[in-house]
Amino acid sequence: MQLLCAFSLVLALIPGSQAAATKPAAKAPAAPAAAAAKGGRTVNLTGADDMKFNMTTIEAKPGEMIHVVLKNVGTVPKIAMAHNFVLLALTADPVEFTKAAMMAQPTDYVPLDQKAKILASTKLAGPGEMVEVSFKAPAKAGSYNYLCTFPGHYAAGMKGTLVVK
Ligand SMILES: [Cu+2]
Repeated sequence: MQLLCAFSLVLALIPGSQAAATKPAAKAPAAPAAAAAKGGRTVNLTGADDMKFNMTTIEAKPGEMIHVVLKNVGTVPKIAMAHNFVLLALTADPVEFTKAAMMAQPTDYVPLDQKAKILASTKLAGPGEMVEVSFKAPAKAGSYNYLCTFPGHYAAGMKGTLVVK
């Protein structure tokens, strides 16, 4: 009797499990397409309330497509603590750049008048938020600075280098 009950329970569960299986399957084709559209190798960065990136070096081949995903894993409210990822041109001085960035609050601290110095940038991520950007690594080998331009974060050490080689 117990066996029979178990059997009918399994039968009862089958339509449900099939339906459940259909949903992720329907989503599956969209995911690779989206990834392809964004392009490139995904680099998962995190920024936390200690004002540091989890990675201070990213290696890339010249011209490689890179997809940076930055997650703010902190808890401090966005107004006081948010993070972005800004990759600078080889010739850009990061200290000078952060001075200009400080004045660019309306554009997530990305100074649009400095566009020539910016190779890639994301929006600001508040706690629990994720931001992303895809870009082509420079063709020229070298160490390219990336940083968070939220005021004070670069000085606190929220920076790293994209090493193209
Ligand atoms: Cu930051």
